[in-house]
Amino acid sequence: MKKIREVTLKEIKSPGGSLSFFEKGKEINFDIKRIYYIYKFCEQNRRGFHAHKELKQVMFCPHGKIKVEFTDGRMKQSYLLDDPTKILVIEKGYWREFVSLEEGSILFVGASDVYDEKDYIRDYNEYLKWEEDNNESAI
Ligand code: T46
Repeated sequence: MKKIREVTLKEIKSPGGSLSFFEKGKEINFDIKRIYYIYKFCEQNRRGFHAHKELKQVMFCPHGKIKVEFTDGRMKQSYLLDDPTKILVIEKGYWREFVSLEEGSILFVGASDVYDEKDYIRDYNEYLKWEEDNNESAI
């Protein structure tokens, strides 16, 4: 999908550990106004089941293994976050579901705006209608 990008970050290794980073104007094209993370994630328990009308996000898994699936109602795309150097940069408008494939996995999200429940579409049929009307995430 054109508007979801998987980027592999550089890993700066040293005897004390590794460091990776991303920046606005390089890997991401928006300011991060909110950070949230999902942890104590029950294995095989699916979450998500929503789309965002405006929110852009950057997602990564600093620990563990998480599968993230997106659709625009026509195409499906699935990504495996299994390394801290892999990030997903996600534009608005995609329905998503995600699942932890390993105990102790963490999903870390940087979002372009503060929390607003009005930005969510949590009903799939409503999403399909919204997507048809907006056609924002055209593949
Ligand atoms: C997303 C995926 C990857 C807040 O009050 N503030 C917040 O910033 C967030 C993110 C959530 N909440 C409340 C709303 C719900 O009552 O926390 C509860 C659980 O949220 P939700 O059911 O949306 O959780 P997920 O894991 O399905 O989705 C979350 C994000 O909401 C969403 O933006 O893309 O993680």
